[in-house]
Amino acid sequence: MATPNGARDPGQPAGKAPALPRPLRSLEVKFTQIFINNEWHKSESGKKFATYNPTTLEKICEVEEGDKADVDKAVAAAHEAFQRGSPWRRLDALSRGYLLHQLADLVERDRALLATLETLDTGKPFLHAYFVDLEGCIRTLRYFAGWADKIQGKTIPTDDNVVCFTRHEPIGVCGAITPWNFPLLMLVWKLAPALCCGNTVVVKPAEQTPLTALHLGSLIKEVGFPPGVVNIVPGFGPTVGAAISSHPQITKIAFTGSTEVGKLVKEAASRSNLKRVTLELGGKNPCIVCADADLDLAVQCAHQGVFFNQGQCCTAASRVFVEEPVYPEFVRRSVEYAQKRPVGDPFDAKTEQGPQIDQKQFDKILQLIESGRKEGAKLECGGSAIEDRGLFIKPTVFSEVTDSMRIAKEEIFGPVQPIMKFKDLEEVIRRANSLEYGLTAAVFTRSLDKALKLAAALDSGTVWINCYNTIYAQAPFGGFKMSGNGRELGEYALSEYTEVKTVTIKLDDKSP
Ligand code: NAD
Ligand code: NW8
Repeated sequence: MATPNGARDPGQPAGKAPALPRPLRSLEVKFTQIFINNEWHKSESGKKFATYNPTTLEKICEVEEGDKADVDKAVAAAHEAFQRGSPWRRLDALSRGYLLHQLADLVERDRALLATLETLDTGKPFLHAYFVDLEGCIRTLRYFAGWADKIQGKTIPTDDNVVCFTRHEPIGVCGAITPWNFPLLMLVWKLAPALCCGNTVVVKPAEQTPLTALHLGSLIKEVGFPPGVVNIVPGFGPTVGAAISSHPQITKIAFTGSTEVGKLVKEAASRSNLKRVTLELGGKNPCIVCADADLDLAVQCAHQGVFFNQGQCCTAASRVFVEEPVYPEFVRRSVEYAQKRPVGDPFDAKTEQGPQIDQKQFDKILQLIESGRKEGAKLECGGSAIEDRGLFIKPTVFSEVTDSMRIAKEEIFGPVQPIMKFKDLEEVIRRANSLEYGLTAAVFTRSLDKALKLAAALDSGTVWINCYNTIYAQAPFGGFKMSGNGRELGEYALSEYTEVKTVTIKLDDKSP
């Protein structure tokens, strides 16, 4: 197994580079229908929608377009599968974990296929899909597989003749609404903890990128999850997404996407049945580079931090604060990196950056670049589309950026690096914390004191010190403030997918 965080695979002899994985050529997309009760269905409306390859702008295929009626069918199936006495409810915890391990086995078997599908649908480099997205999926599945038979309540001392204990029970039918930037990974972050706790699930993949979720549906069936445990309804936000968020029989919803839609989801959840909500929303994540930092490391991490995944990451390092003495050198080296970043065909092994996801995002990014120019930031490199190549944007670096500029306040979700200057620690803490976002922050310094001081002072769900995007299945991930509610991954995720029941037993007073 390859490792995303730099560790060497113990199964791989040292010093010998393994052959690179290859995409599948002439891939035929097999799964394009609505997945309910382990069966493939046409949409009730008879409608379909197209999914496009952002690299070529060609249609990949059509997918059945779900709507409220299809969501109702999927929820009915998930509800039925959750009934007391159903095969899923009767399954013992170890077997539930084993099913998740077997699902991970099939994801490993189909790893190249899934990475190929992800690259076709998103435009991300195939090797990134293979080594980041798929690696993350497999690790997340195996991590939660291990938890399945370790979810336990407590015995609580109360009174002499009373036994009081808690049971951690599944919540019921869980909704999952996912974005287009990490289509399969963001789904697995929701699916794995939901299933490990014994819930059933209704999924809506992003309309731009439904294909890997549907392939996962086929693997769910192949593994032998009981019918109705996982149901997948491709379609659009205002129809399928709204039907899920407002459904009276869904008891929990997990959403990753924009802050605007996150608000709609929480509102619909409140108005319908007060279903529980976890939200992973955007970020405008500060990356603080102190003058005492390892500058090579800081430049490289800040570069990958903002440009990774075409800049389309909720974790993007989209506000780089650099201490005054090293500012010019940092900018110089960052520009060098950006100019060397290989942009092109995502199936080419040398490519680090593919196209943006669609025209809407592409236009929004170019507008924000324009605003940066107009508001007086210094454009160091890039700043435009790559001519005659559809949705590709040149890696762009702005220096002399100030906090009031739009590029310093708004999520860009594109390959644009705004670099600011700071003079002292208190100042940079205040500026870093000044926005309503709080997803991640990064700090580059050799001083343990500064690192720990900043780790405590920064208002964000994650603080990376001398590293970036270092995500582990066993560590919780989520946002402070308007970057979200709740946590995914880690033990903390389990509490999002379980209800706690208190059982209190009064014993017979008369017995000795
Ligand atoms: P979005 O929030 O609209 O989409 C995310 C998911 O929500 C998709 O599945 C979408 O179909 C669904 N959705 C849309 N409207 C809905 C509704 N009314 N009810 C329920 N679900 C609904 O995101 P987008 O339009 O694809 O991107 C817009 C911006 O969001 C981006 O520019 C970026 O800033 C941000 N974004 C953030 C993330 C993230 O990882 N946090 C991911 C994608 C986009
Ligand atoms: C789940 C995910 C990971 C993992 C490794 C390396 C680079 C970037 C990301 C990443 C389990 C184990 C490892 C990354 C993934 C998602 C987002 C941003 C960065 N994840 N990784 Cl939103």
